[in-house]
Amino acid sequence: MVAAYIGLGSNLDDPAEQLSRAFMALAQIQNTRLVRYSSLYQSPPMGGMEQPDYINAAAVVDTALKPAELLQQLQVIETAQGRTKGERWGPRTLDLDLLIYGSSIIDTPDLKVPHPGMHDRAFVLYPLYELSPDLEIPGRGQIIELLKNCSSEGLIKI
Ligand code: ROI
Repeated sequence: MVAAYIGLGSNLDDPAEQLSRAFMALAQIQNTRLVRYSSLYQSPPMGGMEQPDYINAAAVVDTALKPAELLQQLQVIETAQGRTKGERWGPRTLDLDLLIYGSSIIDTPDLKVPHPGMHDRAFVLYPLYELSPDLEIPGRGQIIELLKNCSSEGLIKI
């Protein structure tokens, strides 16, 4: 089994409800156990597009699935919760990102792990820190070190 960390985000259609449904769906993935999930965090939208605030969280699972298989399961959950392909930086009902997969570094066209933007995003790092304060982000270092350079301004734990 491999510990995999998943980032969750939503800013449409009752975001807190989207995330609680997503936690339940993560618990149903085959050959995978939901270990823990974080509090919900409200965060201002990153990326410049005018859109509602996001609700973000993180979860850790133990999985026997390969990274591509786990990613596919995450996409099934996104689709089941009404995700449609919108603009790249636009609002979404549910975004599930495979942030970390054990100590693996993966760089394929379909999947990059650790997630390329995660190391400087407060809405990713703070929920992860809540789950695992000692977390090592492969290729990037200790989460506590990354947090020192990452302002929590605008992030509200709810
Ligand atoms: N901004 C925040 N705060 N949280 C997100 O989950 C999020 N996801 C995105 C973009 C549009 C980049 N901005 C975000 O995809």
